[in-house]
Amino acid sequence: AQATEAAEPCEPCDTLGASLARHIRYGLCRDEHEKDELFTAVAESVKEQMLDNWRETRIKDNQYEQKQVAYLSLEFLMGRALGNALLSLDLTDEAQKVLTDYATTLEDLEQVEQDAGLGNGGLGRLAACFLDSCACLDLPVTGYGIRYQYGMFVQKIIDGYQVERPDRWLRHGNPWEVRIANRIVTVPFFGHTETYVDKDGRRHHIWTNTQNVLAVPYDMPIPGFNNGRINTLRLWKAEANDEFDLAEFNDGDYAEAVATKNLAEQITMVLYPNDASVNGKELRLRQQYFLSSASLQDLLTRYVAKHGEDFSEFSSRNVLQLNDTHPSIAVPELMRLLMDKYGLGWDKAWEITSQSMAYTNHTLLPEALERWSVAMMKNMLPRIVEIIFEINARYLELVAHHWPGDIKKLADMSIIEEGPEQQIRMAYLAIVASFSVNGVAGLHTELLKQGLFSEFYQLWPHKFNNKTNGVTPRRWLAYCNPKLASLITRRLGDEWITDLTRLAALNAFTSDKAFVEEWAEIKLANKQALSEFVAQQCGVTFDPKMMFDVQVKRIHEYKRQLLNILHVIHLYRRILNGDTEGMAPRCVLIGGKAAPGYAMAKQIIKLANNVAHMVNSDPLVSPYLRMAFLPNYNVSAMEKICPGTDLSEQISTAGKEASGTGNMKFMMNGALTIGTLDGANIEMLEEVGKENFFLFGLNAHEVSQAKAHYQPQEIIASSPALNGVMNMLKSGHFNLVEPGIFDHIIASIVDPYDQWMTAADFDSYRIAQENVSATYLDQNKWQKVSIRNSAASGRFSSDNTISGYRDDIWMKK
Ligand code: DL6
Repeated sequence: AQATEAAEPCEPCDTLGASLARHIRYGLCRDEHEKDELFTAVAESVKEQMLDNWRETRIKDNQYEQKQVAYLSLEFLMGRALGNALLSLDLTDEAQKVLTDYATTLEDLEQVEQDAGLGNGGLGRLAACFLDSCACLDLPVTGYGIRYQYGMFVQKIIDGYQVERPDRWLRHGNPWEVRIANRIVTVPFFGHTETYVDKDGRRHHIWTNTQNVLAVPYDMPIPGFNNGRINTLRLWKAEANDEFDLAEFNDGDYAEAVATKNLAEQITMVLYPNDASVNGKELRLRQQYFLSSASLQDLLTRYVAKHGEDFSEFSSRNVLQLNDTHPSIAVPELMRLLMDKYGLGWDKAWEITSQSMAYTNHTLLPEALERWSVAMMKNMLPRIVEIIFEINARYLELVAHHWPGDIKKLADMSIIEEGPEQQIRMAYLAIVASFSVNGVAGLHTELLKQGLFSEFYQLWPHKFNNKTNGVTPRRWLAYCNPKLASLITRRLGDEWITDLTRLAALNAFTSDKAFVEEWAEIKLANKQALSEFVAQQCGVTFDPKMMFDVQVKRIHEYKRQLLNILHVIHLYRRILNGDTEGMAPRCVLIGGKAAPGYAMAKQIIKLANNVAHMVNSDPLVSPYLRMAFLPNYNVSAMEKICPGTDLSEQISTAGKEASGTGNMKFMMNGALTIGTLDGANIEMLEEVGKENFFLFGLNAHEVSQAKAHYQPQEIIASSPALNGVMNMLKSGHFNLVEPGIFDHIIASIVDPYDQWMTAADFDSYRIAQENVSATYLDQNKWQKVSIRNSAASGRFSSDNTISGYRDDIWMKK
């Protein structure tokens, strides 16, 4: 590899136009081409523009002048790459010009690209925003993930129900990726362990008789914004090892041999579509180990190429950021590689491991905390289980020392949970082995320290820190909202693209009439575009003069799409009763996917669709209220949605949403937020001020206090509005031909154990919504508040978040 890097410099690559002509002529290799083939040629040409800088970035980073960061994540929700790459390389205008020769527009061609939907939601999209910011901040960060053949499922809505279809995003190939055949590694599974003592009395462990799977890296370029850095997202694909099938081939059992091959390749076949729950499937554990082992072997090979097998500098040259516990099996795997492959002793290996790992937690929901069955892991990864038990034994000595005589503490804090079936608590493993543990918003980190991980916080207060999430302003403003971006640049210059705090200067324009008018015109144009999208996707007509009230995110009870729907029913009832005084006409859009096994979330989707149907079928209602459920919400959809949104719904039960990032995208694009004191909403409110935010509901403390004496029936009885809504729901008005289908939903609202406390917040939400209406009817005020929201969004750039990771975690001395 070194020899190739040092090869003679070659001719500089062609211009984009020349490169495209060549790719069409010699790459596509046909006389006529379809649009998706033209897209492939364009993408290949744009990639070509990055190759020299990509190579230089690699050569530079291989010198280890700066500490190298590996961001390990089972999810990277990248979306489309073309528009973003052109923006980063400053090639958008050129591409537009070039494409006129091919009788198409850039906008048209961009629609052809399949979303790389290799993630479920917030956690995966955060990883994608982080990669963009790392490249923009000129940081040597490599993303390590899995090249799933099927990404997040495609959601269809049939008769109001979610139906899942496979996402065959690689069907036409992926022009952005490069297969790196000389960096293939082997990942072992199953088998058993043996130990022996050598002549010097040293004990050695051998993991033998394993089934080996090849991990093949596919690299995708991550361009920095106009700075020449091209980082790498390395995605691993599982392939069968040839040795695997040889015996069977020789026995003439061809079919068996091919079946074994499929078994190996299954590992990277599909993304698990659960965002907030775990289902403990063996294949998922295989994915986690596959990613962790392949990435660590890659890192170690690279390190050894420069430093030899002296690992004393490993942790000052490398840091691994674990994106949730999903890749936390990297902890025992790094121990294994250092000890069993490179011959280090336990203490040295532990010192290196525990100084290299950093863990980010993304959820407080107990059902999302990963636990793996010891029996399952023992069978699949016997050597790894031995190491975990040894880590636990040594760490429990420390616990015993800290809390002498406290047996219960030992059981509570053990990495191994005892019970009918022994389980490995992956979060505890990650905390024990990491030098940094962070939450993703101020409240979330506090709740981790005071609640879920309080004992660990007592033991190691220095490990805990907060890193409030952020989103990249390149994709989420500059790219997706070109009209607003252009207005901002005309007034402030373009430095905001890499320093979003500059948007604060927009506050000075709230009294500039021409500016406010232009701001409003741009929103209207974006709403026009969004209404075309909604019409095409949902068959519902949204009038751009009405308020666009949007809630798009995964469907989950804690996110309370149900509260939103109940409010729509309330407005609908008011309209039917002729009570439209003070009501701003609004179009409500809800979108999001439910985990396929999450029955209640799927019923909520059905309810949204049925309510939308009733609302939209009454011509007396439509001047005031319209509603649509958007199928297949994904990154590309959000690029159209957030520029055209007036009101952003961030209405989770307080204490449940770790941070949220959709809230930030809306804010940047000038939407006003109606929200609870949850996740990053709290910090958004701090930035923009109470008078520019529609706050409602119980706070996290009140939620936990109210639990003990929660009586939703009483709340409903004393609220005429909620009572009316519940009666209408119960009457079957929204399910006339499908009796009983919403009974579970109704029961959940009146259940005194309803964790999400929908009834508790209803009236407060309704009143906040009345305030929203009144503000919207005063358009001059609304536009000013909109500008203030955008102006206050600077802190929520992922550049800011990543600067925090850089200074406090990755590069901290
Ligand atoms: O940190 C990114 C994102 C947060 O913004 C959301 O609040 C949180 O729900 C989400 N968590 C997950 C699932 N977590 N797990 N495991 O997506 O992370």
